Amino acid sequence: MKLTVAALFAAAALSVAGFAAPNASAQITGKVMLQGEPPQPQEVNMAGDPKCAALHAHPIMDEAIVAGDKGELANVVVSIKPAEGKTLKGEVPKKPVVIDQKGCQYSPHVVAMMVGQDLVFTNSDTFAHNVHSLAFDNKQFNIAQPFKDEKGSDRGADVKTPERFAVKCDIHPWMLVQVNAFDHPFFAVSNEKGEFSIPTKGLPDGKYELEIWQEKLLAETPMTQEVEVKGGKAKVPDIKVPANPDKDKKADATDAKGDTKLASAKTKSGACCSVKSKAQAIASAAAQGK
Ligand SMILES: [Cu+2]
Repeated sequence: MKLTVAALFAAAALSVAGFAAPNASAQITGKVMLQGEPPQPQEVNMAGDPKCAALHAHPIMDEAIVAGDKGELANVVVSIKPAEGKTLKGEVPKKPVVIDQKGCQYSPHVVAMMVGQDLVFTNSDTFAHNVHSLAFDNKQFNIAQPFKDEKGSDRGADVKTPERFAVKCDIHPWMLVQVNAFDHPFFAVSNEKGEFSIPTKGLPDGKYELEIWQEKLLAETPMTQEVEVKGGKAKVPDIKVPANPDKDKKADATDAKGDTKLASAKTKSGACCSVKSKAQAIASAAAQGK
């Protein structure tokens, strides 16, 4: 039998596709968009510590809502919500979650981790910060980092229970980072383009509910959206987060496609596995200096 050039190309294409297919790279991908005008961000007042203010030539804006020109929403935590009474099994990510303290700000401002995953705090500033977790369900940690610390301090072992909690600096009250800890590895935080990519290694195919959390707009009532995972992959239609959720909640919590709902619109009781959402209460308590 003579192989034609076309057949050879087809065979080559198949083998390349074969290499590209492994489930290790499979993901649930999507984009989070803000719907409506967000509130004007407030300027962070660093006057309380001239060392901090001196590190910034331009005003620093509050990061509670970070949206692009077209509404691309960053810092949104998208995770698989285990079905009631079920748990999801998955490996603890080997890569640590690193939070830097730089210019008297935490970077990044929102992180997601699996319980037991390394959570490292570094200090890029040459002066003191204090890393104080405001967890309820986990043991709180409170460590001082008086000097520049590139290696960092690991607090991952302290996070043993799924929980959303804030970490603040006791020296600089505006410094706040949101930590979202899950008991599975199927989560992601949206980037500045609003994009997220949830790894699916170890996740059986099937229908799931995604939980969508944003620290200000969806703190108490995360949104949910259904997703079907096939071959370890899924492309989620754009997730639309209302800029004014209270107003939208009063009307109807369903979007044009009818598949995005505010979780509060569902009256599920005794949900077993949803991560608690206390960050807003904690953040406001921290802002009041409690
Ligand atoms: Cu500080």
